[in-house]
Amino acid sequence: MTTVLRGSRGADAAAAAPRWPVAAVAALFELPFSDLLFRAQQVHRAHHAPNTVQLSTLLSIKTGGCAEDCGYCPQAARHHTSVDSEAMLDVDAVVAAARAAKAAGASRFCMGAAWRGPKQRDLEPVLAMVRKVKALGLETCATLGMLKDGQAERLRDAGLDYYNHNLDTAPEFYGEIVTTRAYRDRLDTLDRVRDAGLSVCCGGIVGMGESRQQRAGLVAQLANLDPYPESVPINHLVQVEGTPLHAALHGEAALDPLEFVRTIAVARITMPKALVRLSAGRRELGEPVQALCFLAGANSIFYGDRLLTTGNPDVDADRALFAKLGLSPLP
Ligand code: SAM
Ligand code: DTB
Ligand code: SF4
Repeated sequence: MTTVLRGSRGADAAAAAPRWPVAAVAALFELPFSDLLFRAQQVHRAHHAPNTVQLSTLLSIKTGGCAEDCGYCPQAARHHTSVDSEAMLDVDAVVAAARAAKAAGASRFCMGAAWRGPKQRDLEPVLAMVRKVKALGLETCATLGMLKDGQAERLRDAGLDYYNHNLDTAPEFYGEIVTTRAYRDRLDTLDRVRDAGLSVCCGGIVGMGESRQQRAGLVAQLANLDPYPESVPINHLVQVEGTPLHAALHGEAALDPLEFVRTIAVARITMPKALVRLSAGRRELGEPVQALCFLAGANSIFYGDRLLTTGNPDVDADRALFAKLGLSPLP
C-alpha cells in the first residue's frame, strides 16, 4: 500500500489528484537505466545551465545530546556513538566558519542543530548567527528541527533564506526509523516555513533498507508539495556505529549505488527547477558514482571536509573532481 500525505494547507488541494502519483514515480524507477538518465538530462538541460554545481557548506552549531530517536542519527542522546553532546557554538566561531566557507567558494552556509526544535531562548543566538552570516554575502540556511508558530518568521526577519527540514523517507516506512515525531509534524513545519516566505530545502535518506516502492513514495511526497522544494537533498545513509540502523544493516551498504543514481534522476525529472543535492554519503560513493549522479541531474553538493558529525570529501578532492568533470561552481 502506498500513502500520499499532503500538506495541511487547502483541503481542496488534498482532494485533487496528486501531480505525481506514487505509481508514476515508481514507473520512472523501472525505466532502463540509460532511458532514465536520458530523460533526466533532458529535464536538467531545459531548466538549468549544464555543468554547474551549487556549493553549500554545513556547520553543526549544536552537536549531539538530541532527545529524538531517528534511527540513522549519531547525534541522538540514546544512541551510544562516539558523538558527545556539546554546547552551542558562539556566534564568532560560526561567522569565522562561514567566512572560510565563502573563501573556499561556497555560496550557501547551512547551520544545523541537534534539537527536536529550538527553544525560544536558543533561537536568539541563532538569529544573531543568521544576521552575521547573511551580512557576509552568503545565502543562509538553517536546520533546527520542528518550528513553532512565529519562529519561521523570526528566522526570515533575521535574514534566513532557506530552512532545511527533511521528510526522510516514505510515510509507510517512516515509523520504522523515527518514533518521537510524526510525519504529519514534519509536514506542519514545512507549511510554517512556506507560509513565512522562506525557501524550502527538503529531501530524504536512501539506503535505510526501504524498498524501491518506498523510495518512489519519498520522491512523490517531495514532488507533490505545493510548490515543491527549491532544494532537495538526497542523502545516502552514512552508517555510524552505535546507531540502530548500523546495527540492523551490520554496517553493510543496503543499496546498489546505481539505485542511488536512479533516485537522483527521478528527483530531477519530478522536480525540474529544484537544486537536487547529492548530499551525505559522497565519500563512500566514490568519484564514478558521483559523476553518474551529476549526469542524472544533481546540481548541488555539500562542500567542505565535514557534514555535521561525519566526513565529506575534502575541498581539494572536490576541486579536482570539478576539473575532471568540467563542472563550474555557481557564484
Ligand atoms: N535535528 C534537526 C532535525 O532532525 O530536524 C536538524 C538536523 S538533522 C541531523 C538533519 C538531517 O540530516 C536529518 O533529517 C537527516 O535527513 C540527515 N541525516 C542525519 N543523519 C544522517 C546519516 N547518518 N546519514 C544520512 N543523512 C543523515
Ligand atoms: C541534509 O539533508 N543532510 C545534511 C543536512 N541536510 C543537515 C546532514 C547530513 C548528516 C550526515 C551525518 C552527520 O554528519 O552527522
Ligand atoms: Fe536529533 Fe535531528 Fe538527529 Fe533526529 S536527525 S536525532 S532530530 S539531530
